[in-house]
Amino acid sequence: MVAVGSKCRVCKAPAVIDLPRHNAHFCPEHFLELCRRQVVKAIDKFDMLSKDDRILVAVSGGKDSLAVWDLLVDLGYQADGLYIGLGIGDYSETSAEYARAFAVERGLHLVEVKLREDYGYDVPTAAKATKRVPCSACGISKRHLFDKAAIDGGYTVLVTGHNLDDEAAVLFGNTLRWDVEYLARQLPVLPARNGFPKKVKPLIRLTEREMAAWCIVRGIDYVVDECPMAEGNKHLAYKAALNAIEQESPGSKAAFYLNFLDNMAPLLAGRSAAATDGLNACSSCGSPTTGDMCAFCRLGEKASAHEPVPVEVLLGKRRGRR
Ligand code: Q46
Ligand code: ZN
Ligand code: ZN
Repeated sequence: MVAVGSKCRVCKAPAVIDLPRHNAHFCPEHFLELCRRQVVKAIDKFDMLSKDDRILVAVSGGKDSLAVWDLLVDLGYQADGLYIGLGIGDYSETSAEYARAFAVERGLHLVEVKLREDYGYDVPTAAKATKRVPCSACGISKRHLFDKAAIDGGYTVLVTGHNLDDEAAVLFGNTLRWDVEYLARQLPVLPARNGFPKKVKPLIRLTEREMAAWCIVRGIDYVVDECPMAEGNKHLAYKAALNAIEQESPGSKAAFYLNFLDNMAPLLAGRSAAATDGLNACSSCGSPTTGDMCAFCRLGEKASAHEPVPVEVLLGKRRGRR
């Protein structure tokens, strides 16, 4: 991670990580301090959280969500975790174990929702039953269950572990299409409104690599494998493109996203306001929706009526189609 003999910018002790975009190396202690500072800066600038908030952190068992949970608790916030069992074969089993172990070791509370047990379907089956790409079926389920768990549990804010790489990749995709509606909504804070909880992303100033380093230095075990259904996800290609640019020109990724927030997002304010106005209550679950029944209930209806599809079968079919 760092050249032999490199010294920490702050204390001159041996460095463990180099951060080209900061043009500096850091020892473990000062690296952690930098991460905390970046999170505090994001929280303060966008008025994300207060110490009175009851926070629910959506955790997947991966590095980003466990790191953000750890960071918030470390900074003195009251935060519980939420794990959603998506039923993606061994990947889901393993990631649940990491999320549970993290909570148990630190005496934190983890709320668990299991798609198959609680709603009668899983993501591979939903993908097959609705002919959606898995990430689309997964996204509809996760978004709904995050909102529901936050509202039902009386939490004031829902936190997700989206980092700078994630947000820059989404911005890249939205910009390639000049999708103004999505660009207008791509904010690190969405206020509570019309039955949706407030949602915030405190890791927007930190990269994937930095979050992996945070976990290593803090002794956090996380699921390293990617979700097997991520294959073909366009965001991976956008991330690779941005990483190639970052390699040539350190700091470009942060400038691309953070300057968008400073300079472009204010110009787009108002373009997305209509999106959550005039919503109805879903005829099945009561959640806010534009139609009669929400996307989650429509998906659940089809998926729960379908015979279970194991992830290997779905992946085999998708690969075979290419
Ligand atoms: S879990 Fe779900 Fe991700 Fe897997 S199916 Fe796609 S969206 S890749 S964060
Ligand atoms: Zn140091
Ligand atoms: Zn519904």
